[in-house]
Amino acid sequence: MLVDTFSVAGKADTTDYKTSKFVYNNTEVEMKDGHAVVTPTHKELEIRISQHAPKTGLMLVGFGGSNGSTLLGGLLANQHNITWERKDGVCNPNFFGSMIESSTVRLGTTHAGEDVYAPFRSLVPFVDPKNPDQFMLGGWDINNDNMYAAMQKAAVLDVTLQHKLRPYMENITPMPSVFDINFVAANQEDRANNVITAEYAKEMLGEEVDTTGRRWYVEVIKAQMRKFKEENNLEKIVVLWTANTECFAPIIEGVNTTEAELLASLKDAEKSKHIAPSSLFAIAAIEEKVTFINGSPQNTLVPGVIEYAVRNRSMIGGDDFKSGQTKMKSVLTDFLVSSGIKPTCIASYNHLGNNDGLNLSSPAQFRSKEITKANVVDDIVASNDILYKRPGEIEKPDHCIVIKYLKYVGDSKRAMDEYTSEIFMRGKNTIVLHNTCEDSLLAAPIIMDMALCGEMLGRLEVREPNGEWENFHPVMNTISFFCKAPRVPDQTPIINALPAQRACLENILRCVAGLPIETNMRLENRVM
Ligand code: NAI
Ligand code: DG6
Repeated sequence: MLVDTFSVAGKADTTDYKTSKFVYNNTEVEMKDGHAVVTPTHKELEIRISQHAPKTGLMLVGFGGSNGSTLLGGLLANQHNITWERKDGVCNPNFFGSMIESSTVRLGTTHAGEDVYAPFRSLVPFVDPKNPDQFMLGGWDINNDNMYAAMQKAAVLDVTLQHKLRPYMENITPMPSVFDINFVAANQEDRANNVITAEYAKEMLGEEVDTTGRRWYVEVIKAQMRKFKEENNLEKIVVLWTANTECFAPIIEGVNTTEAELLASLKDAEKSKHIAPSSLFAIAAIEEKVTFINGSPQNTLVPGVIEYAVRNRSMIGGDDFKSGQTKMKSVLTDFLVSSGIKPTCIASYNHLGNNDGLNLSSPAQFRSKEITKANVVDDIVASNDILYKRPGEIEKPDHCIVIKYLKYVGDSKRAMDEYTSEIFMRGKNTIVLHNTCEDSLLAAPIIMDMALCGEMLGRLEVREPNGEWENFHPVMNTISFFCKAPRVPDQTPIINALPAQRACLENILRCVAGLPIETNMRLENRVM
């Protein structure tokens, strides 16, 4: 049974905050001569979130791409309840694929033995994307197509829906952006007709600019963000990179390994060439105290950027949306390894024909994607030395990632995976998957969720009883569920398994709501 809302007996929240006390049960492990001594720990904590969900603008870098235009079209269709016809009938808009909008959490069981569920979004006051007065989109693109033309080119949403969306989208044009062909594939150069120039900078900043280095770009981006916020009466903005995948930026001592190096490099004609456009957006967001999320695989968040964000207590997150093949991998590998089955060979092929695929047909950009797609099994494998430990060596499954550009299939990506595992008594088990799906229809709701979560995490605070309220760490590993290669604070383990990532987010929010964490013990159903 599903209920829309719920209250927790005996718990009263103020109009300002939703607050709960909970006991955080954990364990500390000490290794003594190869033996683990485990000490259970219990900490009383309070957690709270402000009740006010601010009017939020999500600013996408790469707004005019397949993901950006698909999200805008889908969002507007939901906000204005636009229906459209297809040969299989009349379609209503939905947010399927959004964990926040379309998944549920279990509240408990009635006396009659029926499980009761509530929408995930009812756990805490999230910004409501269905409400145009609470959530809107904007952003940058190096291409000057209006958003209707961009949606047409992306060829993802049904044409009948595109026609209905036209009046809402053809007057929206992305803002000019920073472009550096050295970071993306050569085949992207033709798109770049909407870039920030010295003349545009003068217009935005109200004075002549010194175009040495790349600091001036950061200043222009900051001015664009402030203008967007002001013009749309927004209380908060979130910036998210969904532009082309860049190659990895070199990490060079003296250039970008610390905050001080990075800030100095920005003003240096030569050194600043190593600072990617995506990092410039991250720096601008940090300086404006705006949450920044990297949805692509490249190392936007170089060490200097991370240090800058942490010191400024400005939220950052990423990397690379976990949408299809990799999401499945982080479920399937977890299931195999946690069942005591040993994956030994994983071959992942895919082909697609959209602009993302075209950009990834270039080796340096493909390499960024290969890294985020490949790392996803590492921690799952490392969790089980019974399967993988061989004397003197660390064993890993053979694992290959192949991406090919085949124009004909457009956004409808084909992903083929073969998982071979060792089972009982050296038997072999091979699982083959073939998935066909519009890539951007998977990514768009994830982008929205990342923004809604990123905004919400900025309002979340914890404290020990009567202590000072503290925010969550600026490096938002709580949004790992949505990322192929989750960014985590220094010295923190990376969790890739999808069920663990979801449980983490759900349980934190259950604590805020005053619900017990979901242990799945259900002793009431198991003990006489
Ligand atoms: P797309 O190629 O359709 O869109 C990218 C847009 O970025 C283009 O409109 C391009 O003009 C623009 N752009 C390039 N450089 C820019 C810059 N410096 N500033 C502003 N705009 C710039 O690609 P799509 O399919 O929308 O994907 C976007 C990103 O999301 C890619 O990096 C892709 O790898 C990543 N991604 C996509 C997933 C999916 O399922 N669709 C999943 C995971 C990641
Ligand atoms: C081809 O792999 C293009 C990529 O941008 C992916 O479509 C995207 O990263 C989604 O990847 P996955 O592995 O989550 O399906």
